Amino acid sequence: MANRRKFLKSSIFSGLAVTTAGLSTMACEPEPEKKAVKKPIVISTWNHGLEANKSAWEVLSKKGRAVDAVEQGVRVTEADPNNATVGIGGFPDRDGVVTLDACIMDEFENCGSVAFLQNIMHPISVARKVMDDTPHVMLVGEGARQFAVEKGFKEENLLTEKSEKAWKNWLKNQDYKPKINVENHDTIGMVALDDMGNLSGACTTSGAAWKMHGRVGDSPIIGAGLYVDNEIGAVTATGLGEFVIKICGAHMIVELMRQGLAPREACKQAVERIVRKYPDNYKDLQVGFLALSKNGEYGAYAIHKGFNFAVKSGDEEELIDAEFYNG
Ligand code: SD4
Repeated sequence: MANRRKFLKSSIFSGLAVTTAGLSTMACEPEPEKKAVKKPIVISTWNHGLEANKSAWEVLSKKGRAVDAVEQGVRVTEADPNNATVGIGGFPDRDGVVTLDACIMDEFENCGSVAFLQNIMHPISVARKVMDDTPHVMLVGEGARQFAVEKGFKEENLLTEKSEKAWKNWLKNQDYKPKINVENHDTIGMVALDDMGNLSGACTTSGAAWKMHGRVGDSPIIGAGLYVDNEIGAVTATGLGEFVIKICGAHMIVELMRQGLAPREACKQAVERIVRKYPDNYKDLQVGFLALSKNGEYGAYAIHKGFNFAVKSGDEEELIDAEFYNG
């Protein structure tokens, strides 16, 4: 009934502007029902996303910008010393050095990123400063640290007693095999749609535990760990970054959504691309994607069981288990 009423209304209005021939064509092809936009809404990776979303919601519920919401949201996880792969307390590389990667993207598709950053607890806010205050997209290592200090960020030791102990334990065997959902399960990627209908995203991590010194993953790479196109959607990734980079994961998913795929379906196709291209690897690695569309629809997909994500909107606050391929 609702469909029919909408169809009649649109025919009458459009009919005023078209020829008789045009009107008769339209009368056979009712316009598809447009879904209401669900906003504001914020979604983020893993169970720590619940707390991070709460902080993002403080901005979104006051009609703030999505870019401010995602920055504020992921800072909660960066400041949590119990989280083993983001900010302080993140597991170090094989030399015992904590190195951080992060990026942020706003509704104008401006972006900022830092990689291999040391001794600064909030890489996401340094990435924001790169975006807002420099002509560049990405700063790395010592240059990124110097920039952060110039901008007033405090330097501190990010290796906690707990993460140092874990590293010393790892040194006994020095075995590098990123385990599915065990070592690599804490990066936070967050995407949000604000009250104005604008999309933004943020992603921050200390990367794969016991990585080679100097290794950078997907999380600070625009188009891999994060991508936002304010006409289409926002996507973030988690898991073993090398395989996200290899398929330009987040960008691919936004482009699939541009072609009309729903967020979950687009994430699924990206996962299937990894599986198809890397048949010898995918069984031992986890990758999960999370996508939000311009109308507030969201979806996720992972290679293996165990990836979950947190959702917060006006009527929803929950943790959802993503569907997975597994093979
Ligand atoms: C990386 N993608 O550095 C990150 C790690 C991660 O959940 O996402 N862990 O490869």
